[in-house]
Amino acid sequence: MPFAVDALPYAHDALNPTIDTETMQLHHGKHHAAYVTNLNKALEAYGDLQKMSVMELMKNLSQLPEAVRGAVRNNGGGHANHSMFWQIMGPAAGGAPTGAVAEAIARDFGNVDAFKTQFNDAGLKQFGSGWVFVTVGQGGKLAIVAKPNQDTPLMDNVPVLMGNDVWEHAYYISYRNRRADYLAAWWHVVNWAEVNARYAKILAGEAIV
Ligand code: MN3
Repeated sequence: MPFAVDALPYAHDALNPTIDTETMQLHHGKHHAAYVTNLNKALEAYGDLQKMSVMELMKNLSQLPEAVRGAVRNNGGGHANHSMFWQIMGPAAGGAPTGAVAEAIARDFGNVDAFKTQFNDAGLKQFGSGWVFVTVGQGGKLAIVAKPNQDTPLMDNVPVLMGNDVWEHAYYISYRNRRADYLAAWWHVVNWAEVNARYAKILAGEAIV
């Protein structure tokens, strides 16, 4: 089994009340785990692909055998997206962005409110299941992009700084159908220190999911 779900970097109840304990248990322990199980299953007969990182798999999707391409897109994407998601959240987090990320937000969006509004709008308008991401382009320029299902900017070889999951499984227990309320509240658990650490790695050319 080449791929595995990393342990959460905090307790399942650490993001209360923004994200409730049951949602975290199901989301990390069942949904993310299922993507990893299905990715491993899809690659069972492909020893060479098992040696690749999930990052390399997503970047090279179009080169993969057609028989596994769809399964890797869905489940490799699910693994990459959720691995990023758990890392960029945390307890005692939220507040205003800090460091180089705060400066980049001011430069590329004008101010934090405009950035959050654009991000939340993109997440709200994503029809059905998907994600809203902040990507890093040339010169460290930040951009907001929404993707359906478990698609990721990594498929286009574009680094992901951060992102929010807008599948119903991410919010339905606490927020029911109110995706906008979830998107607005989610900023309370964003770990800006970790987002800054990711930004530094991306600017240094390091490959991260
Ligand atoms: Mn999810």
